[in-house]
Amino acid sequence: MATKQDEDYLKKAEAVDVYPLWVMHQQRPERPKVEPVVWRWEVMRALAYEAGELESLKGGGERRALTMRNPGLKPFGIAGSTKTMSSAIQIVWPGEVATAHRHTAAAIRFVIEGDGAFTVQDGERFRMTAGDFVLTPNWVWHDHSNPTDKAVIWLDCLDAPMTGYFDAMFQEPFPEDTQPVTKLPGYTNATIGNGMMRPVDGGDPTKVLPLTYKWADSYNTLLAIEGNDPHDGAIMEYSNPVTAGHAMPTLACKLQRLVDGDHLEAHRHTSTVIYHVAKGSGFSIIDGKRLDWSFGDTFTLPAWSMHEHGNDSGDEAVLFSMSDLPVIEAMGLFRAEDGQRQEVTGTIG
Ligand code: GTQ
Ligand code: FE2
Repeated sequence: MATKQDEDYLKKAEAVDVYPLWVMHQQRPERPKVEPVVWRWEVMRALAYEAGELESLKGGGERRALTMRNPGLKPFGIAGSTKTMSSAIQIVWPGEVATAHRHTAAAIRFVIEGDGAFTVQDGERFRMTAGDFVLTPNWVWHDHSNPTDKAVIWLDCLDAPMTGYFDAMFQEPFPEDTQPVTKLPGYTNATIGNGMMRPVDGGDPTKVLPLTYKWADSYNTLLAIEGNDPHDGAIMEYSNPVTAGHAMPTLACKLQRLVDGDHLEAHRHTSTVIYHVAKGSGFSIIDGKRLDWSFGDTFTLPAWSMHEHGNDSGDEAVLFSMSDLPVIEAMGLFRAEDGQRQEVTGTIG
């Protein structure tokens, strides 16, 4: 029971911006909560194409990117798809240039549609073909161009909410619309032996390279392995060949294959994941709610949500995913727990 003395004390403390922990523990203010949510490809693609025709962006160099905002965070003014990551669908219209800039937020791209557009990253041109996975590390100059006659669309994922949380968001434009191409095609991947050889001095593990991982290589790797994980089917991680660690210091990216008839085991973990359907269709049950997903859909898995994946589509399915696992690990926060098959009590999307 709060006495007059308690109340006076609280007022006195609050007046000097101090809050007693024993009082804070009693009050449970409403907090932003990441929701499991899906952004449907059909909807996102239509919005992207419509954006492609908007005059207001013609020649502007601004990104035609559609950021997916988590409805659980929106009321709190938080822009991310999750608390730690921000994903978007970006379209580069035929003939268009998304002008050069660099920023401290790191980005990855997963190409959904189109072939023959390219991104220039610190002076090297990388062709973007559907299924390719492309890194834009922190502070690398990048511009995107599409000389083809069809739109190219990809999924962006940035660690921007984390960068912003640390007030470490810096960004600058390149003095020209595009940066000069100064490197031969394949240069960056070749400098680390395409991951098959490594520099004898070990390379510089702090320098994150703007590597590209081609779809054919990644997908064939998945076809070569059997289901190797009870929760994830056949799953491989895109690695940084210099450190053998995660692809990016802040983001772990994976590709997994579920075959028809899979209903994998349930678990939960402290890392937050954004999934994107690269091929086929299937389902996930997240905290008792079933989400049926198919090609091009993007969905969130909140931290510590019980989840299980399955595929009853009659064909194989491939999921691309990105998570904040490297940061969770760096903070010593990773934990995981196995669960039982869940009873379905609702749906997502
Ligand atoms: O392609 O440079 O979705 O700077 C958000 C910020 C994409 C990009 C986004 C960006 C970009
Ligand atoms: Fe950018």
